[in-house]
Amino acid sequence: MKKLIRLSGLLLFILLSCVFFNNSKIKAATPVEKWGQLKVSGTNIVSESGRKVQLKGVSTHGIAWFPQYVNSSCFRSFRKMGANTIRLALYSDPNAGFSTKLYKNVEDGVKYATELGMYVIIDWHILSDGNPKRHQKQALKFFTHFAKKYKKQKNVLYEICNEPNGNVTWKRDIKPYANKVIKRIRKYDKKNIIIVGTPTWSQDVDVAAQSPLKQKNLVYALHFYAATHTDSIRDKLKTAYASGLPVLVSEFNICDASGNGNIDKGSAKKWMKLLKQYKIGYVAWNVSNKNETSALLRPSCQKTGGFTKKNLSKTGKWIAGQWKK
Ligand code: IDC
Repeated sequence: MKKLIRLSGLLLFILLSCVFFNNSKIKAATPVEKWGQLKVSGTNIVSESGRKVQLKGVSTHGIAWFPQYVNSSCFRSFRKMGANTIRLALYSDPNAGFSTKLYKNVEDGVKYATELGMYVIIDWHILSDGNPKRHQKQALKFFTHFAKKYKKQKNVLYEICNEPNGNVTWKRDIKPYANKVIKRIRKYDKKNIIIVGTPTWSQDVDVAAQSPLKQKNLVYALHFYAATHTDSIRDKLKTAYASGLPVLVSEFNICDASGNGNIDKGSAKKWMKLLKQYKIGYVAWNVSNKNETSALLRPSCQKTGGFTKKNLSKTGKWIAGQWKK
């Protein structure tokens, strides 16, 4: 009888350990559980405990045009494939769909990413409006709203000007704009990282490196489209990195800069090698099924979530293939 009790005790123990082990396997830590509050240290984004973190993520298309992809199931499927970051792109030009009504879509996006334990970039997507000063008033309102709201959350990053372009210089336009917006964000949110765009569609990180902003906890944006931006832009990154500038590739694709041309895997591989070496994160443009090379979903994919690799375009497959490396 005693033997039987001992044996059943042992069996129960084995059973319970199996259940526990299985549960802990299913409930792998989310990116935010793993890394917590991010900060900038030297040239890198690091975790709460100071470990270098490489953000890997996807950007929405303009949320005015493709709001249907701002949903939990969509973000979850990219997390499953290995992404840890979502970027919510809100075009700042009214001609490109800007409306304060879209604040709600940004809030929804932040909520889903937060529930999934992912990092989330709130992107003020200047493009056709070229000079960030052009909609500075609206930008200040925008970032006041979100910095107040997310000052206590540790998974938010603010990207204050996607891609300054045209007749815009670092010192005359971007720096003064950044100073104002950063000051405003910091009035409320003291901790979350701010991403600052650089001249020439966020390519000139070497120019920013010659005269960085004084504030702390900033990273500078480098955007590349591998089929257009090759060695000369990689050299800009090398120069900036060597002079100690923290950089984040908050937008990239492996096709050309039009978003709808050739893919260049050779150039893309060189970029990935460099980013891995420097431990710099990268966020892919764009989550949509639009019939363009930069779209991560196949044009025939009608789903808005629950994606598997089969739903990804050629570009999407290649990029998702990088995340678990
Ligand atoms: C492109 C979109 C395209 C849209 C166009 C204009 O892919 O569908 O019609 O914008 O709004 C960027 C920009 C990004 C561009 C992308 C490709 O940040 O908004 O998206 N690109 O041109 N910088 C370099 C390339």
